[in-house]
Amino acid sequence: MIIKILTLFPKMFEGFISESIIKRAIDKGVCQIEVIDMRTYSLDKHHHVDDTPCGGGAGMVLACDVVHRAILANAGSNTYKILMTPQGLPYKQAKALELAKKEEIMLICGHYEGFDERIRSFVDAEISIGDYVLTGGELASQVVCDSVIRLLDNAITKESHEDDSFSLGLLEYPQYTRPIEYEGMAVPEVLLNGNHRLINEFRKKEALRKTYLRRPDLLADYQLSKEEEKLLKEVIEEENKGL
Ligand code: 6GU
Repeated sequence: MIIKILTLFPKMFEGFISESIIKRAIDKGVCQIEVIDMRTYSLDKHHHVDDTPCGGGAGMVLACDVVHRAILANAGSNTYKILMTPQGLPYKQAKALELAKKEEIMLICGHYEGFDERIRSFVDAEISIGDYVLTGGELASQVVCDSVIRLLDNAITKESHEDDSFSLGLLEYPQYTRPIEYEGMAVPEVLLNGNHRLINEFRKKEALRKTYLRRPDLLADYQLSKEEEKLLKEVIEEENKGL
């Protein structure tokens, strides 16, 4: 996959592409990340990329001609172009899975107070990573990149993301490693016996418990199997008893 990032602050991506799983994915040829400085597409002598808002008001607005030239010079007919903005659709794992199937995506990062509204007509999608305001789309684009790259073949083992919270619709079950006892807290007995039927049941039940307690909104959208229905009933009874 090719990921092109349009930004006014290319140095913000240096750390991101040079560490851990992202670096390894690039080195292995799983993906290619191209960070493109939008400022080079300003025709202005001083390389201005923004201007004051028409109609007045505070702050600066990213100009449409600069962004449009940068898009035209770097996107092909197959490039899925995404504007990173707090006004976009809330980003979810389902969108990450959709993007991971594409050959080439482009993430366009704004900065300052906003984009000229007409920029919206040049893109295929708008994404927000949550209900809070960042100073620019750079960190948000890294969130999207990271979540997509780890889904690509050979980035990590398939099993590592097939168990993910959200991709299965439930939060992940609790995990433990040695020591078996730490500061008076013991690893649940069932995980130490090697009975895989009981271990799987424990994990399913605790995933349901965590989701029930923390994210009932996810549970409302989840199709429970007969076994899960029974386990959730037990969870609800236990929680109501304060167990
Ligand atoms: Cl994509 N951009 C900015 N500036 N703020 C955000 C965002 C994006 N998503 C959430 N907040």
